[in-house]
Amino acid sequence: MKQSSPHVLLVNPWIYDFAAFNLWSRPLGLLEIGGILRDAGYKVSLIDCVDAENFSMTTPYRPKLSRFGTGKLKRTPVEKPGILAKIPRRYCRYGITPEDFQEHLSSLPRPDLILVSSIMTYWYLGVRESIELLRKQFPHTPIYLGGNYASLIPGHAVTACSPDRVITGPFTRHHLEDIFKVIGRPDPLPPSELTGIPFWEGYSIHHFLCIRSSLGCPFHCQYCASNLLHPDFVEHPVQDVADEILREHRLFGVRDFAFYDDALLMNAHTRLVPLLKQLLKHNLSLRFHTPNGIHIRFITREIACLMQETGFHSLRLSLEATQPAWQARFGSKTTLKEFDHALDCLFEAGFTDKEIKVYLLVGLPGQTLHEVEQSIREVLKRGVRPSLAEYSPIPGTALWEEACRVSPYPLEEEPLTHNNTLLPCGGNEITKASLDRLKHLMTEEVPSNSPKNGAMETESPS
Ligand code: B12
Ligand code: SF4
Repeated sequence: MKQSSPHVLLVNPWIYDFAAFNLWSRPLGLLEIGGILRDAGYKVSLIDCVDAENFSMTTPYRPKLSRFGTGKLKRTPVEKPGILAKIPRRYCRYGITPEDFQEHLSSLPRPDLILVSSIMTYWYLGVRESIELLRKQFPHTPIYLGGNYASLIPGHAVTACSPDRVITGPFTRHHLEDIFKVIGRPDPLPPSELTGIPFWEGYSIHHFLCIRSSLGCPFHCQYCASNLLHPDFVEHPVQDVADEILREHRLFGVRDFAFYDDALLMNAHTRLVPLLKQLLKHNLSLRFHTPNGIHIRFITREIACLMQETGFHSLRLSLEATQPAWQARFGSKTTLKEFDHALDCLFEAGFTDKEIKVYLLVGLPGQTLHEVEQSIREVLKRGVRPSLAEYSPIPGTALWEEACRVSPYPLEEEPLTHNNTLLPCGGNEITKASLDRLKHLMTEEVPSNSPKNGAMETESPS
């Protein structure tokens, strides 16, 4: 008799933070791995601890949603870890309860392998807790940990979370071969509608899906970890990305797609432009969002018009700062002149100020309050809205050593202190109080028809 396929459990751990919002957030990398394993013939299960709507077992959670599918995460206030005790804000666990998690685990057949993902370095408490509970329930199943936190500080991940293995970097053919060796190689599934797409069937309710057309980024901004996480810039074939979007729309009935690319507009003429032209042929009412910020320099009239026609709604522009010295440290990827040109193209194409937000970075080592204020005014002057993204220091980046030097927090020892809410490198200049004043300035001076920015603490130029 044929043995049943080995079973792999995917786990996206809880977020522990002062603020978190579902801004089209999904553990896309983990779901991509789930898709590869499903196609290889494994039985795959998913527990996304962050998603209480899909994974609560006890009290149902129905978030109030924006019309584009974003919404509040279920949160439970918890005691702050000692190092954060003096921060005058509530600290919460975002997602299902540990009891829900436990119940899921009890209802599952014993997995042959557990893959745990990780995103922000300062979210490791959720990783640790989920691994502890997984270990208790399935003491004989190997637990592998991967993702951004694991890749950026693997030594910390080994010590703090004690998985059986920490795997750094993107998931490759080599990792799949390794899984074949550890838990056996099933017969691959015959091709189906799902072949080649992430493990989206792990969720029963979908309000949006995430997509990426490339991995990595050719720029080298001093604060960013993109090059560490994905050393090569890899562009996916246009036809594959178009098929993925069309299939996912058909299978899951979803209209809203968030691009997770770090460099969506890079080589647009051979990537995004043909992709959008392909999608237009199908005459579907899709909507696209760029929570991750797009490169201002690459916005042309043609691209702006195509984006407008295909249904881009939430555009986030990565300006970051208006001072040339700072821009140079951000890879010289844009200037104010290019920003003006991009806005002209977008407005001419029919975008409104409601659909555009401009990311500005706040709290960089050595940045002054005056510089931030100047950047905010430059953005407001142009009739669009800034969105302040507080700097989170990331180990291994070019700015890391300077960050460690200026920060009063033990960044090297304690990743919880990388949390952007702490403004860990803001010094006496950029503090919560001075930032609140700036936010006030923004609400006072924005055009009255602009939306209120409720997501200032959660959006990001990543
Ligand atoms: C999309 C994105 C966002 C989205 C959604 C985030 C989410 N998913 O919840 C938004 C826009 C909301 C966001 C916000 C922020 N972000 Co962000 N974001 C990203 C981005 C681009 C992708 C993250 C992601 O989910 N990737 C999933 C997919 C795409 O890949 P992956 O997880 O890397 O998976 C691969 C591998 O890691 C591996 N893998 C993954 N899991 C596993 C498991 C196992 C077992 C194995 C073997 C392998 C494996 O295989 C996968 C496939 O190859 C990254 C940069 C990047 N290129 O990764 C930054 C990044 C994670 N963000 C970052 C930052 C700084 C922020 C903000 C703090 C910015 C700000 N100041 O506002 C906020 C915080 C928001 C909050 N409090 O919630 C930093 C991390 C900082 C840190 N200290 O860890 C990053 C690294 C970007 C950077 N600047 O360098 N972000
Ligand atoms: S900040 Fe943006 S442009 Fe700069 S390296 Fe990171 S992903 Fe690329």
